[in-house]
Amino acid sequence: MTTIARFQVEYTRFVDPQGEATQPLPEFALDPAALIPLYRAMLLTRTFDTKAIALQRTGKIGTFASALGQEAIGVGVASAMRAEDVLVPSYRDHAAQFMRGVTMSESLLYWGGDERGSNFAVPRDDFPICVPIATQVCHAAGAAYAFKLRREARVAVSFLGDGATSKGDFYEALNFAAAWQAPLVVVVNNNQWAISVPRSVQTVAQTLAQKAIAAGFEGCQVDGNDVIAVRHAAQQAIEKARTGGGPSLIEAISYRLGDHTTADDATRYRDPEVVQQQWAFEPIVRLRSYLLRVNAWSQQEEEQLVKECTNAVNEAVEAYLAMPPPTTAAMFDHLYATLPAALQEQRDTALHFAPPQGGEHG
Ligand SMILES: Cc1ncc(C[n+]2csc(CCOP(=O)(O)OP(=O)(O)O)c2C)c(N)n1
Ligand SMILES: [Mg+2]
Repeated sequence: MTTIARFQVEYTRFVDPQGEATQPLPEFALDPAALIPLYRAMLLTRTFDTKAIALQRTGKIGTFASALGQEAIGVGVASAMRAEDVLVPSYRDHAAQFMRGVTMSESLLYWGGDERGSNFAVPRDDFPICVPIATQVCHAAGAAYAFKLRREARVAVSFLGDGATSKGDFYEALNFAAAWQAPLVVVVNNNQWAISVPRSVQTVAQTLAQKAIAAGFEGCQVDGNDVIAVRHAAQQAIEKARTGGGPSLIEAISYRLGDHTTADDATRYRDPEVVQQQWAFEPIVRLRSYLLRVNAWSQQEEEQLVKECTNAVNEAVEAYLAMPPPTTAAMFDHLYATLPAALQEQRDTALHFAPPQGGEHG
């Protein structure tokens, strides 16, 4: 018997949970000041998450999917993208979306059930949130292939969850991107849970990164709670894709510290004590500990930043609440170029019973 192929999956971490560097940092991280915007972006996302959950509880938005504990993944990846690249998100990727220029009030509009929230003023070519699991990876592979055909030096970056790597769409997208050497970067947010199904039950694959190897390209693992490791891996993968090296996959290992969404109660299926232990690894405290260690951060700066984030979130909430509600017809507007007869009838009925415009959110 002869071994004809052998594969490796590498794991990278630069900063440990105590905030100590475990190896020389990559170039972008050598100046601690360059890490402050990443810290700010993570804190802003967490502030937003807390507020969004409160808004759901008071009926001001619908179901919401928090990114609690996974902020480093979106922030690290998006910070390695260029404006002309395209983000193809799942529903837990507002950390990345905010870095791309999506506003918090647009995000609230989306979660409030208003399609105008997907009509981003800034990253015009970024895709809207995708709720069907893994289908967005196919869209991203298609976008990446289009960039290649048009000879544009752009990269499509798609996020998905650990559970989503069990879907056929995911495997098809990977194979397609590899066969065409399309500039696609796939980021798996391995938060250990697919609603109530733990990673260990979801798939018996030793890593999720190795699923890329089956398609013929590189997959790596990073500590998804170490924003430096995430950004470093993303930078390498994005650069490779941009220069014709084809797709890559990054499995970012993190933990879902919150409920799956506001429609979930995770205490019904997981031990709160285990969740509590996971708080020791979360990304914000880790970067803060590092910054404090290298004297690049102070208590005053922390307090100032907390205030700044709170104000920014409050302003976004006010802007969202002040938006006039969408028209009743709007819910029929974006699915079809020509509305099928059955929906036309529903639209007529909806308009017949519609309240006068000018109501409130929620
Ligand atoms: C095609 C499809 N099937 C099922 C669902 C219901 N669903 C919503 S979230 C979810 C679990 C996804 O888990 P994971 O991919 O790990 O992402 P996470 O929510 O943990 O970020 C499922 C099955 C869906 N949205 N789309
Ligand atoms: Mg998951």
